Amino acid sequence: MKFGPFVATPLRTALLFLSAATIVCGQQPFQTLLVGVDHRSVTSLNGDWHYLVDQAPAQALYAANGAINDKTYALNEHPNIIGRHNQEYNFATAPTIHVPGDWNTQVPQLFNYEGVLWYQRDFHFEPRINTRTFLHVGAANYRSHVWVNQKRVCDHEGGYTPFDCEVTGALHSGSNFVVIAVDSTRLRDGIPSVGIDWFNYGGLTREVSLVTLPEQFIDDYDIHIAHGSHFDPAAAITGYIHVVDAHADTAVTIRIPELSAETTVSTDAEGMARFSLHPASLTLWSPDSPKLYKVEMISGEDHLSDDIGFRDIRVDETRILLNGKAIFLQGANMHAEAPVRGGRANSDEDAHILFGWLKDLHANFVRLAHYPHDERMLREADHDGILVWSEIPNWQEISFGKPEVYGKAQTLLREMIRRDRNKASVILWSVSNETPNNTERTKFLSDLANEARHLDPTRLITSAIIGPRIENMKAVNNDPLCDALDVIGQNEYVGWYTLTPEEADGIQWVFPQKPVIMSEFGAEAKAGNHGVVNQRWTEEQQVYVFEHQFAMLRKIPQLRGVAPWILMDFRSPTRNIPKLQDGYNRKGLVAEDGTKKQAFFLLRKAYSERSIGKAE
Ligand code: GCB
Repeated sequence: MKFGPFVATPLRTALLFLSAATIVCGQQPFQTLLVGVDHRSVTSLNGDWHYLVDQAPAQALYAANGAINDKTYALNEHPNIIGRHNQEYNFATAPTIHVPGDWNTQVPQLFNYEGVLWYQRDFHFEPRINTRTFLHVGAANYRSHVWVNQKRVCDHEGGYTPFDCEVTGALHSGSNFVVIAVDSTRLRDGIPSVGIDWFNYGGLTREVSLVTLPEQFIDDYDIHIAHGSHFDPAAAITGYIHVVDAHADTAVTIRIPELSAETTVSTDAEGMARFSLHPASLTLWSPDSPKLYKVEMISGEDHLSDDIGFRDIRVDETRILLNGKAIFLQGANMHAEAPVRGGRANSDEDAHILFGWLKDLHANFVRLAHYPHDERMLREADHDGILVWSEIPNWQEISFGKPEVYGKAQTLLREMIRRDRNKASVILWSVSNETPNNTERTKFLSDLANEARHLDPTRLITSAIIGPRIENMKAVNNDPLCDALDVIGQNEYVGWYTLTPEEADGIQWVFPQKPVIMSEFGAEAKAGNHGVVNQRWTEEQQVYVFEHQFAMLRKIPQLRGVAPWILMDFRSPTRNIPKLQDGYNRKGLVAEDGTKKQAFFLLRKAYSERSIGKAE
């Protein structure tokens, strides 16, 4: 069987037979197989799952040598009440937890738990001939090991990207069960590493489903307007559809009914069908007109449709051009933190509230920090016309010197790009945030940036660079990583961590000749805490810091975007000033309960007047 680009299938199959020790030590081969799962009809496995805690050193999951134990809770046996002693766990009588959801905000005793939680649920299944079935996990933080009817079907590392495990051979007619062990323990050689400024919510944080497909099925596609050397409004719609296990010359039809556009092409020996469509007239996607077209894909028994927008994004010297027109990005950063109810943001309602605030701000841009968010956020952005910066969690200190860590970063990058490359809203792939400037890291991230560009030459590559030391009121970004970027993201906290708010006015920024997005700036304020402008943690000071930031930002000629830190206050265990922080990073424009701070209204006015920066 052949999977879409980047999937080493023989490796993947062989992996199932490899020793458990290899599995626990090595990065898994790429496992995000199915693109557009949210547009397929699936059997949801959301709902109540039984759970058991496997406290450190997690003896049910890890053998003494670190290998994964397939013979403990994964077997889902029940204790003998009469007869010989067998084991001492029982999912059947264990409490339940809701999936999707982090465990921290569902079970008070697990609020600060970082470790292994075992999940189990029964489900009914009737196999259909000539089909294949996959277990799809939207995201599980951080490492996952999955068994169906006692058979290990996959392992995955990475807390914010989806994966699919083939379960065809493990299922039978009638009652089946799935066991998933999720380990949220942070790893020094993980991505992110151990020190993070956000809450490490654990568990099956996004949806879980079973996807049954014909034997030959579409696993991957890339549909966009042709990206030539210049923007051409009449460019073809082009790309590929990949069909798993297709013989050469298998027919694939792609159809956009609203444009009366249709073509049938053939797969090559690898299952790739490349196509071009030349619609007579096409409304391009933009924030002012976020037009999406229903695109249908058909190959044999498999039918899939997606809602796709078409637009062109590129840079021209220091300008960012959307559909050939210079654009200024005004938006905000966002963590995947659920408003009001708290915990990991993963529902339609979360997306509506968060994007509703962005619309209210007159924003046209969001930076989804610091990891890929739930797919429905990107759907919402596509629908609302909000341009997106999407990032993998290479946050600050990463083990850049280790080849296996580069392998992990590559996998996360591929998973992110593969899931979201058909979303018109995404214009920027970011490879990192605030990493130390040294040779090892520059090589690692430049290679990754080049890989991102190779995987997706239609988008812009960026990274958020840490604020430089400011000397004689000069801030010079001379980070060599910028050479590998199309757009420079610059983080800085003048007026909060560095200097005074007023000093921002006099700072002169020097950048390489590329477009710049001020990707983080701001100050903390506790909603409802009032005082004078030099009183920290007041709403007044937060506003004051932003006002002086605006004065500074307006003087940067190549500034093409701003994303204040951050839309909403978010949980961070490192923020421990009682009464002011209480475990929250308070740089939000909105408090976690939805209360808008004064800074929200300041930003809203500035954005509605488009007064912070210029498109050219
Ligand atoms: C940063 C980081 C971000 C933090 C923020 C802060 O520079 O990129 O993850 O949360 O500063 O509030 O300190």
